[in-house]
Amino acid sequence: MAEAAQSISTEKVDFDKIRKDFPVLQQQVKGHPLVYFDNAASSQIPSQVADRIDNYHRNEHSNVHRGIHTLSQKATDSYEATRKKVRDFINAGDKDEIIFTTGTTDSINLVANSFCECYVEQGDEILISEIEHHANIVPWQMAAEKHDAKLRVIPVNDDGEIIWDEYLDLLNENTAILAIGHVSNALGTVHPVKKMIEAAHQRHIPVLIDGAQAVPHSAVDVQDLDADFYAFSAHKMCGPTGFGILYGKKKYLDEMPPYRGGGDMIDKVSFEETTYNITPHKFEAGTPPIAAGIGLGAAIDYLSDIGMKNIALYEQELLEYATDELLNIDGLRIIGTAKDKASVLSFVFDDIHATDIGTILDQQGIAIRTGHHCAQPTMRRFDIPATARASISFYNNKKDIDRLVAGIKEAKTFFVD
Ligand code: C6P
Repeated sequence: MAEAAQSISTEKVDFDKIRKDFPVLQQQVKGHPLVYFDNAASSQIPSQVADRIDNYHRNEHSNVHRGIHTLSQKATDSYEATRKKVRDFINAGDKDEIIFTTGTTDSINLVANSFCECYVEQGDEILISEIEHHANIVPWQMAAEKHDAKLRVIPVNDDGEIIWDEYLDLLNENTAILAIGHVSNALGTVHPVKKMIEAAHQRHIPVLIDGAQAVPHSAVDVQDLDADFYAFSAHKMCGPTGFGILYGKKKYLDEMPPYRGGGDMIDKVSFEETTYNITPHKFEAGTPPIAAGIGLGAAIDYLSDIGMKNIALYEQELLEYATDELLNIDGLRIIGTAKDKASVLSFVFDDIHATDIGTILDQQGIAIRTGHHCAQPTMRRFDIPATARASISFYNNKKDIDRLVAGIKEAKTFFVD
């Protein structure tokens, strides 16, 4: 991520002007201008994306694929255009390596079911890290149970970074797949995924990357990473909910069985035998969320116009500013201090519960998230029940951070001083 930020300048991008694209940010909450720092849960949608979805609903709505009439062909063209936009956005080799899903969770479940069906045997090992989101833990646990395989866990150090030697020690001839987050949603750690993939591939181990928190904040190139699978969600990257992507190398996708049965995923159906459609359609059963797919296409256009490298650089600036400011607050401890971090700030106080901080901030119109962030093992690793988490996006600014800091100080005064 830091790498993406190096060679580019934010000077040519007017982030104050960009903020005006987000009508939701212009509102008052509890009598204060809204400050939105819950971007890791779901980012906001710019007018350009909302308008595109609205236009589809008003003027283009029809079911996709196999429609002979004009409206259906138009809807199909708009929907399928997103596949090419995603291919270009993450630099996949072929648009047929882009599978439409309902989100990161669905993408990982697809691989945990379908990949494991043909590549995991009794006694095999599935490797994940200690700081995964539940979406990159539970599907593998379920698969391990089904195939009598073992789940192995790479530990992290006190900064929330992979312990490299332990990682290498865990790779062995029984490792069937490594499934690792690109960026931790709870700590902000950017895992060295390129290096990790290289080490796994030297031992012929395929790798799935959970990119839910990376794609919205950096330029991701799946071919450069050499990822075998890469999963992410539209709603964390200025797109709508209910839509996501699984990138997969064709050599695996062609071998993997379908995940769900129904319309669209078939070639021929009879009561005696059914044959399946080709990749990627064999994984896309039923009528898809068409408007959401078209919305993701618009979100990609929007982000590409700003430039992911510009976004990465600007967010790093805000992260550094926010980190320094938060560390000036007496008693505040940041959880997640990796050298390479994305724009997530998780913090705790010994004497104030995270929920109480979130409640006081909400009274001031400041939205953060509190709790375990669907990463209970991460909380256990750091021996805490929960954190308060402010996650930054490119439409935030230093004034937002100043409001956050003032709000936290007020919470502290209320509960402690
Ligand atoms: N994290 C957060 O507040 P879905 O729900 O399928 O779009 O994404 C799941 C998911 C998977 N991996 C990572 C790293 C994630 O951060 C998330 C979603 C949200 O952090 C909701 S818990």
